[in-house]
Amino acid sequence: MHLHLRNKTAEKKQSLRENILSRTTNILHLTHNDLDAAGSDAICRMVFGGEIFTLFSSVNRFGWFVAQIGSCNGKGDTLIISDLGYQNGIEDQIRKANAAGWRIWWYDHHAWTEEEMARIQPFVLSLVVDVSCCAAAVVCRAVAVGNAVAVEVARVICDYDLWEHKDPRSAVLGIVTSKRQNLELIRDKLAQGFLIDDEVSQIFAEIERDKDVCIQKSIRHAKLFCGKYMLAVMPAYGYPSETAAAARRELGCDMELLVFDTGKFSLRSVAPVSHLIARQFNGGGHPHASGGSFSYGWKERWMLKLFGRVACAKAFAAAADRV
Ligand SMILES: [Mn+2]
Repeated sequence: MHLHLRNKTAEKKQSLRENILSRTTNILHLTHNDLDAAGSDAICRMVFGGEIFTLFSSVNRFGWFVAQIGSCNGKGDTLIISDLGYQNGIEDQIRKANAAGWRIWWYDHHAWTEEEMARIQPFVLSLVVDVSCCAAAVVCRAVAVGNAVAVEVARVICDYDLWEHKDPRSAVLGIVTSKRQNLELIRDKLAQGFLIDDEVSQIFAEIERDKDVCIQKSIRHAKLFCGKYMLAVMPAYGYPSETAAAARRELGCDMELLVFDTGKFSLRSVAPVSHLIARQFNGGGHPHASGGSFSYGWKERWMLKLFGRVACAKAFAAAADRV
């Protein structure tokens, strides 16, 4: 099993390096894997053309991706990084990539300290960080000044990213790109200036339908614990925030525990105690929304998968009573 996984990672690494080495473009774009990233990439494509080489990365994989790129000869080609923030030690990878001949431009909207910026600056041609807007807007201002379509794309993405929700299109795009398999599709549409069309509306409607089914399935399996709080314990089938909100409306609870079959859980609470309880179960977070995990074995996993039964619920309810 482990060997198999290792082989898979090794294969992935090999094919990524091969793809970088055999690139037919001199622009590589390394970005995050959400709507903001799709928008940043769409704007790059409006300006540099559709042939640029894009890599969508999770926050966790970022360092690995930069290391892979840095192990290939850059030959003076451009590496654009967007919508990914500073991470401890990333300057080592950036330095190596720069030494390997990559000319690096970095556009971001996460919070950086002066010190972090100073660690990166020696190895990049440009580092632009602006926390007041989405990454797509930072990219737009840097590479697509005066491009009206790019400005519109960036504006709609800011609406989503900054939780303003003044434009109904932004939530649709946000929800559709929350599924990884739709990222390239939305990116391509944005690059052509189509924000929402029939195909996107249809994908959105499908996701909404699936979400409702999952929420109702969770609520059907809810167990209520009436102690200090009115706690609803439910198996989770995705969409933890939305399920908690629906349970609060339909069951009248004030604390919702959503547990996945891996033992990982999301916790929502009206009282500002969520993080305090999660801390007792390998987790933490915010006062009203947190997460953690129970150590489930195969038996607990299968009880949840097959019957929607959540193990550790009693111990959790007891812990909630004590905070
Ligand atoms: Mn972003």
